[in-house]
Amino acid sequence: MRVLLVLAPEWTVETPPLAIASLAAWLEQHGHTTRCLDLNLRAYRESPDHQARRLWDLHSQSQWLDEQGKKTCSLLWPILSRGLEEAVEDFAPEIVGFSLFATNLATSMALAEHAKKLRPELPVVFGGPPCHSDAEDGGQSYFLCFDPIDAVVKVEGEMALTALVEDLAANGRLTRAVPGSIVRLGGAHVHGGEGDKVARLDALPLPLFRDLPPGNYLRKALPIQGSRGCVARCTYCAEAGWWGQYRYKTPARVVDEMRDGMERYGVRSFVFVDSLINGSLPKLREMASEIVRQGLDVEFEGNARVHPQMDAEMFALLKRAGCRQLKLGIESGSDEVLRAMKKGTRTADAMQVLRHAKHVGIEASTDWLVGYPTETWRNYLETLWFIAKHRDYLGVVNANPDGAAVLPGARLHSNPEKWSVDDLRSHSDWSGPGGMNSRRVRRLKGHFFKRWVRWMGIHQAN
Ligand code: B12
Ligand code: SF4
Repeated sequence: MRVLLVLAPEWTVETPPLAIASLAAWLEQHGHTTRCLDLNLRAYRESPDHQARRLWDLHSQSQWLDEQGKKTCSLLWPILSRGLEEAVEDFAPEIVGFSLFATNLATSMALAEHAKKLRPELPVVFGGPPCHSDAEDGGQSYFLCFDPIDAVVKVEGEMALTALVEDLAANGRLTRAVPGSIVRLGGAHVHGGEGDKVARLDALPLPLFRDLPPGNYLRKALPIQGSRGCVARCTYCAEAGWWGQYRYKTPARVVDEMRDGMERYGVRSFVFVDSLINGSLPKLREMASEIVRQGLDVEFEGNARVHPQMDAEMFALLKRAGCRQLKLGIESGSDEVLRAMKKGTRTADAMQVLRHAKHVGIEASTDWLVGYPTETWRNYLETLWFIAKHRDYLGVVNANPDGAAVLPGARLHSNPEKWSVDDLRSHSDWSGPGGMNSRRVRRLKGHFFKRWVRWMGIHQAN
């Protein structure tokens, strides 16, 4: 079967998208032909001027959401529609899949509609994080209420998409909801139940960047994934729940993937897209030692949790292996809040990790969550104080200026009473116990937080 995999704007244009590159490799290994179409990059590259390109700045995200997202989509429509038309004409796909993120819903929906206009019989499948929590109650799918979409894949795409493609190949149309999917059949939204996961990540073929040459992106770097899932279960985060049991590739396989990136695509910079690269310290140590042993001239960065057992020696080894930046989820400078979040870490651990990183020259890019449901004003001030005290160690500070969100898939969302969330109307509209941390208060806190970080002279990503 010929499968077209599309990424619509907006997502990062720094590196090629790993999701469609991984799915393409898997499908080709299973005998199908694929084409990856990065309309996100194309729209960025062909945007008329510098002003339009600013839509890809992190602080422009609201331009891609809701009604504003539709306006932005019409602005770029000549580029997007032409890109899709050319691929449909030239590749003649038998099924098309869209890779979704919160920031490309409007553009993906418009392109799905266009695909159906071009070829009404072409099945359209949606996958990616916004689909993971779709119709959790087993009822109507949000996406399938939109006519052009025929199927939704939740969480891991490899098994479910292949099963859908094979059903199509066998029957000439989608006839069943395979595990991990919701399919519209005879007007009903039929659920296939929990999806199958790739049990051994080493079984994944090397990602296929053939149609996504890294040299076309802003940084000549490749995304790489060493693990799926997380060993922690912080109350505000959905990631561990989505991916199920924490799984990792063997360190030898990860290093092979880097070597392949160097040899096949001429890249020596890698961005780990794991939820965290230090879920298993022995595996991380083994990977870093293997890079050093093989003398690979690479640099890499990745998300990490504040791990109390990451000592000076571990940081020195990471630096020798080429680690240039760790994105650390510190979240709060208050131990009370960290306990409420079930982070399993303390502010003292964060201090130690920041010092080790600074000492060896690994940049600490830090994430913060302002206005957690139980955060008091005193806790908030403790966070500001922590930042002031450690400003020399904080390479970058990232925080949502609107404050903490209660996201589908997180424990705060599935059991709000238990975790002190009141009046949950939307992910950004809720309050803490007794009206604490209302939306207005969170915005105030978020706004002042950003100013404070600026006064401290610390770089902010958005
Ligand atoms: C790495 C990462 C980033 C990096 C990307 C680096 C890079 N060079 O690629 C950076 C730092 C840039 C980033 C930024 C942001 N990110 Co981010 N990021 C991630 C992270 C950790 C991994 C994404 C990834 O590449 N995964 C690896 C691939 C293989 O997995 P995948 O994309 O999920 O694809 C699989 C399935 O989803 C599915 N699938 C995907 N597409 C398709 C398509 C079809 C047809 C099918 C069938 C299946 C399918 O199959 C794939 C293989 O199994 C995820 C969290 C996570 N652990 O998943 C958050 C995540 C994607 N980010 C998120 C957010 C919110 C953001 C920001 C908006 C944050 C912010 N406020 O600034 C920005 C937006 C950036 C932008 N410009 O638009 C959210 C998205 C939420 C949502 N509902 O969409 C996530 C899920 C985190 C979270 N817990 O909420 N991010
Ligand atoms: S916030 Fe980070 S450490 Fe906590 S569960 Fe999510 S991915 Fe894991």
